[in-house]
Amino acid sequence: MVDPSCPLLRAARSEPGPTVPVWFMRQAGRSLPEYREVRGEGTILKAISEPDRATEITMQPVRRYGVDAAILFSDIVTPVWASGFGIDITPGIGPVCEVPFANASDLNRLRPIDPATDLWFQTETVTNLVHELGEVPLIGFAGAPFTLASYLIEGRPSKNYAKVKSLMAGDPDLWHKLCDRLADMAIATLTAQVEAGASAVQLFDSWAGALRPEHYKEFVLPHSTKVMAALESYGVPRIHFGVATSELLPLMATAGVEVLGVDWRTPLSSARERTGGKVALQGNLDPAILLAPWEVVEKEVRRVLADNASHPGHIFNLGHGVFPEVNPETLERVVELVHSEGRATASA
Ligand code: 1CP
Repeated sequence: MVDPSCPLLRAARSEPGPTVPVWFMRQAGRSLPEYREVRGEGTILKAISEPDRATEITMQPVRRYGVDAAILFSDIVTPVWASGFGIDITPGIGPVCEVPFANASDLNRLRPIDPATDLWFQTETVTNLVHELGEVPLIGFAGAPFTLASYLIEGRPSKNYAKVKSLMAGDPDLWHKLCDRLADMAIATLTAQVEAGASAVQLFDSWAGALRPEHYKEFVLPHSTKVMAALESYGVPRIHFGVATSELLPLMATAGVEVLGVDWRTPLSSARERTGGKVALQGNLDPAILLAPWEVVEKEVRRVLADNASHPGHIFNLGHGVFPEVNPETLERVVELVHSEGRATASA
């Protein structure tokens, strides 16, 4: 078992630690040449469902960067795919549904999942990883009901979420039934990961920032809260993340979370004010900055750390995922810088 006093778990509990922990969303994958070597042919879901390959891909950034956590190599649509709904991940696009979710009869296509049979490959991957990672914690994850529903209803990545919002506001009864099923899938997925040894979980509600707070509160928060509540008794830190959520942060902080992920639009100091200092924060370097010359990256990393003002509850991360074009050396240097600066402020 991972030491509960490791930097990531301490920061997640908002306790002071020896340094500031750091990991990167999408740290595995296309920015790494060693990933391209083992990725194999076929869709990403195929790689995800092969435990040896998924284990190796998850380990790669841990070895290369010395990050303070691994994140399971999977996708938020994996459980929906495993349920047989008819979704795939199309290269260059993302999740695409053969027949999108449109009415009550589509609920029948979303059968509950049984992790032991439907997600056996995920459990095997987590078990392998916990063994290989030793003292490095593994973060498990799932998609939150709103973000998953957005792919099911739009049928693919969306810019304006028109169909999602119109179904949500136009047929609240169907919306809540759909989200209830998706919440149950997230619960089944996350509890299986934690029972297999994941040390923390992240619930991705990447696109919830498309909503105004009143809609978020009525249509989304109850479902995310249900997911978080089901995990409470496990005692693992619960991280919740979305993009462009400045106005939603106070509500998201009430979902039953220890850590809130913040994108680059909201300064950490402001996020802390908005959440009353009740949760730890994760973030929030703008991922685009990683493509700028090192002097710029260095300045921005220092700025994020300074904005956190030595508060113990800080997990350094990007405001969203690593772009494929990023030079892995830049990420290596970011990890070194965060650790050395974090040590300096921790002992100051
Ligand atoms: O073939 C490929 O390489 C396809 C690219 C790819 C990868 C590497 C996709 C398609 N998914 C993944 C893996 C993945 N997905 C991980 C890997 C673990 C790690 O970070 O190392 C994770 C955490 C996810 C989670 C995920 N999938 C999210 C939440 C995080 C986020 O970025 O906000 C979302 C929204 C998805 C959907 C998805 N899957 C893939 C794409 C291109 C997308 C986004 C499409 C869109 O713009 O809506």
